[in-house]
Amino acid sequence: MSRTFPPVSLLGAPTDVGAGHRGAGLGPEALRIAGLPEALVARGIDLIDRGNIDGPRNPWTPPDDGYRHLKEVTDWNRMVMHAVEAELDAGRMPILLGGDHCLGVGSITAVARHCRKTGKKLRVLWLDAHADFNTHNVTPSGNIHGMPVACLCGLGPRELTHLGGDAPAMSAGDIRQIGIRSVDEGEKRLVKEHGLDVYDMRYIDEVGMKRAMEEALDGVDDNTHVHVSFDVDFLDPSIAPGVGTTVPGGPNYREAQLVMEMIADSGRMGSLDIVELNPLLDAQNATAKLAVDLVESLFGKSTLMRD
Ligand code: Z70
Ligand code: MN
Ligand code: MN
Ligand code: MN
Repeated sequence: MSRTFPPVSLLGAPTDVGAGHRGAGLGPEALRIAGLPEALVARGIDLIDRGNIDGPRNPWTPPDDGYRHLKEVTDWNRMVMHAVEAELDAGRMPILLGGDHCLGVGSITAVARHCRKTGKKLRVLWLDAHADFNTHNVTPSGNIHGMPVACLCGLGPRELTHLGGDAPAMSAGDIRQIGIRSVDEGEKRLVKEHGLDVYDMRYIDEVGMKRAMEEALDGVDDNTHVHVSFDVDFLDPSIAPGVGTTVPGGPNYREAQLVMEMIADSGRMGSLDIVELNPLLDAQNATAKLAVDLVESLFGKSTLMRD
């Protein structure tokens, strides 16, 4: 498919302040070493690697009032928000290289602000084993990477729910979650209460990935900005061992490729996060290489010319 993409900027956010395991902070370099920049350039994309954002170190302290490292998480997210927004304002597509998934708060807050400024509709595709919809009252861990979707929808500490100004970044109706198979007990109640649109693995098994993705993309039109938040633990651990929290029963290689190809075919992806890659738990950077392979599909690489 011959499609032209806007210029792309890589933004590294090397931190694991929101995670329960150390190592996700090494993700940006692992993705670069796996050849992400070269792969995008080979797709004909005008690419700038902005290097890494420099934020606070991980203090590795226990939760306080149900939050671990809230101050550091907020500092990182504020920097991520400004960096992502600067790229969008310059007409470039940001790819955030995490880093753990707490960074989705800053990234998507910036995207939501951009959508408000430009009159676009926002559609977030959250590819993940987890719903990331915990709050400090129900979290089993205090790890804020289990909370970003809740924060973006206005449930959470004010410094994160109002990172972008006077209102939460989005509402539950703006997001579709795909690949979900690990939701904590209290989190389940919240997901139901707020009516999140969840394409969990059971649903995908029953109707197939093609139909699940058609439904997740339903309503995306020429005026929609699609943000893809790709938590690498979305993938089945047999193909993607290099993540902090492996959950069995995820999408296989072919299903994951189809997801990326169908998003590419929508032609509306405007921003992307690649998060939770943990090179310390990987096997010779294989998970990073798989992520690069899938990102190539997101940018329209396919086996045959399909137009
Ligand atoms: C669990 C929690 C989690 C990863 C999100 C896990 C959260 N629901 N883990 N992404 N890798 O602690 O909130
Ligand atoms: Mn996640
Ligand atoms: Mn996850
Ligand atoms: Mn846009």
